[in-house]
Amino acid sequence: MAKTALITGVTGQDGSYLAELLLDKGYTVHGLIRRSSSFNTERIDHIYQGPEEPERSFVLHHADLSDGVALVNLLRDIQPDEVYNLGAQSHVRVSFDAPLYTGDVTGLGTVRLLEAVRASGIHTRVYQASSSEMFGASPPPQNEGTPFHPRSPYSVAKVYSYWATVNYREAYGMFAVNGILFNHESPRRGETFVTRKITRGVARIKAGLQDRLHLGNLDAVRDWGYAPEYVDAMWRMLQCDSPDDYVVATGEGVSVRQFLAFAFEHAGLDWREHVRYDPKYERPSEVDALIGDASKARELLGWKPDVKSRELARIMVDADIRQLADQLAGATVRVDR
Ligand code: NDP
Ligand code: GDR
Repeated sequence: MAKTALITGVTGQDGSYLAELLLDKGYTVHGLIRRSSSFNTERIDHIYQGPEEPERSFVLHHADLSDGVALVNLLRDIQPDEVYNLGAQSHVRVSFDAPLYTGDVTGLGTVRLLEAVRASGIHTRVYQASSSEMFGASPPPQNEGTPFHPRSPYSVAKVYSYWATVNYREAYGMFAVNGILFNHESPRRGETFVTRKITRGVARIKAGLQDRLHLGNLDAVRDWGYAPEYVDAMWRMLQCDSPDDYVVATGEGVSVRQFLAFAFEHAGLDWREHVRYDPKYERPSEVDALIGDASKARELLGWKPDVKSRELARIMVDADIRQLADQLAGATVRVDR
């Protein structure tokens, strides 16, 4: 029988790819979206199905991770086989400006969801979007046994959610797993995360729309993978016989400076001529190096990434150049009329 899934954070980068993956597998997918005064469904508009569709397999619901009662009602109504908790205030730098809000949504929001599963009395499998940021100051390579040393309000909240997920598994026998995902990017990545900021900047510089790109710490090392491959690992974790926690990563560490070089070179540009330092993008406490060891996921989930950072930079630069060209063509049409 076809399965049903609920995705929180369905409007985000990962939520949109996961929705596509599950729909391809024949799932009925319910997505939680929050009310916004402007459109916030850009990443999923292409899969939206209106009420006129005879059999809708993709359904959106207004709710919020800060509203526990809405979560109980939603779970009771949908009775999903699988719940993917991807919703979060996910920006590390922003979490220093909004630590309480981040704690409420990214930390307590997970417990509200886990409690809602219990309160609604349903039997479901739960995926929690844990993060490599939890390792923070612990040196690489990091795996499932590496101690957490979070360095931001965001990662402190994620550590809380991680242990809450483990605790609901141990205390109530819930099938609840943590995917400890290292950075993963795509053309759908939010524009203020560093990779997308760079590739979008490259496209605009190439088109003559801007000359400078302002960035913070270029020495930070990250293990950047490709988001569509990472949502497949999430799904695999919920298909296992028993619940467990897994690191998902490429195993390759690259500095922000190296990623800059990959992206600018691909467009025939020299990053040194365009990039300027701005201290406002520094964090009060930085995470210097995250490089994951995903041996467990490879062995037990049969998961293996194909795209590494150089290829990722190419994919993202090409997509941003295309997107900008489309926008400019649209703008020209509007001006002509
Ligand atoms: P995004 O920032 O792209 O998406 C976050 C999603 O959460 C959006 O749909 C957003 O809605 C939603 N959201 C924010 N606040 C609330 C709230 N109060 N109630 C309900 N939903 C809310 O993140 P990604 O897709 O990149 O990441 C998905 C998850 O994985 C996040 O939890 C993130 O912290 C975690 N993660 C991400 C990694 C990465 O490299 N991408 C690595 C490791 C973990 P809206 O669109 O309205 O803002
Ligand atoms: P991160 O991603 O903090 O790793 O969290 P981000 O792209 O924001 O930063 C990566 C590194 O780049 C440095 N940096 C800059 N970062 C941003 N955003 N903007 C800049 O101008 C800039 N200049 C340098 C940062 O200091 C940092 O070292 C992401 C998020 O998706 C989290 O939700 C997720 O949990 C982790 O990845 C794994």
